[in-house]
Amino acid sequence: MNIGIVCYASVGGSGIVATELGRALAGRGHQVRLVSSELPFRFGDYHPGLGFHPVQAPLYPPLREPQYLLSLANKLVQVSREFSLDVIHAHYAIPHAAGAYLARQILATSGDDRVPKVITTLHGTDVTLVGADPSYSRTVTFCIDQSDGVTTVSESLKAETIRELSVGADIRVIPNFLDCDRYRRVPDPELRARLAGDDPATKLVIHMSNFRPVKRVDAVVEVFRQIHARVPARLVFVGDGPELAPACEQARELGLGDAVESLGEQEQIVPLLSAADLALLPSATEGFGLAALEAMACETPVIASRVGGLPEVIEHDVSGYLHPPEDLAAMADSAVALLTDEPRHREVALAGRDVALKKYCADAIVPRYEDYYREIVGVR
Ligand code: GMT
Repeated sequence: MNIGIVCYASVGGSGIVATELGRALAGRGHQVRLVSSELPFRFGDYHPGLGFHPVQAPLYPPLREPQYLLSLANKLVQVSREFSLDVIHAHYAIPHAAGAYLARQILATSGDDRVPKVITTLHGTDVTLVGADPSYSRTVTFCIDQSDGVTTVSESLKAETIRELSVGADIRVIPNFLDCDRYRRVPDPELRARLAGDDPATKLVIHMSNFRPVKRVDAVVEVFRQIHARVPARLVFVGDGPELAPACEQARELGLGDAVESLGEQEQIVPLLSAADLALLPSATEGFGLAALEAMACETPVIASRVGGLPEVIEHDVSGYLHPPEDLAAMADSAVALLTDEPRHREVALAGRDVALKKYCADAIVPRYEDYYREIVGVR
């Protein structure tokens, strides 16, 4: 099949999933064209069957801002014609579902004999925060409804899409996935010593995100403060975004400056997750919580908010811990209980790995996207 995948290139779950899907589909013999504003994070080396096509949005007076949506639709028309696309798969509705919809309309009304089907995958904030904003909600709902196929990354996001946006389209749930061979615990004692120090009693806590308000990084610092008061511990931040500097400032004000290290965006996250004893994800909402799954695959137990798709990934008190987002004391208590009980820590770590292996490996999920493409293309 010839598949065009549209996604955001910057660090973020939807771009990671879309790029990994593109690589996996190309590996399974499909012709895949990735369309994005720049080379996606994690695109990696040359992959037979996988090509990248940048969207350029030049700025000329009197334009006040780059017209990304128009250029995207334009690029999708070109790529569809050149590679005879069967499917345009838009990841993150805003504005990718609109770009795909426009491209399909242009091709259909131009009399092209091949008009690709449009599939939109909703990831989270494209429904919960941005999509539900009254400034966007009507166009977002329209474009989702106009897609030939719609998927969400969790049951919870499917319910929220119907509730928040009154989407009428039939929605298929296809959860996120990872390459379970690559995502596994690979201990690196040197890295561990560099991050946690020489004292083996010091525990290493990690928070990995795009540092947006929805991640509640202030809550990460507060939970860490409570952990640090009871257990020798250090915290590493992986990623960057508007909340990073305030969080580092908060840590300094709490006298935790020396215990908190910010690593910025990192491409190789497996060694970092493997070095950690615990991951914190006290988000306000998560469509799925890919960061939690990545940690679990690396045998790093996760303490998270009981919100969105996270309860579908983490079973409380079995493969991690879930608490109401505002109950930071409960998160800290679970963290301390786990960090001071080695056998229990091992049990939860292995249960997390087991969840990844049983439910979320690429080998199990990618064929579900292939089947869905066939189903949608077949009903032409
Ligand atoms: O987490 C983010 O803010 C990034 C965002 C994105 O679109 O890149 O992530 C969303 O998609 C991920 C991949 O499906 C999900 O795992 C995240 O839960 C979801 N984030 C939110 O809903 C906040």
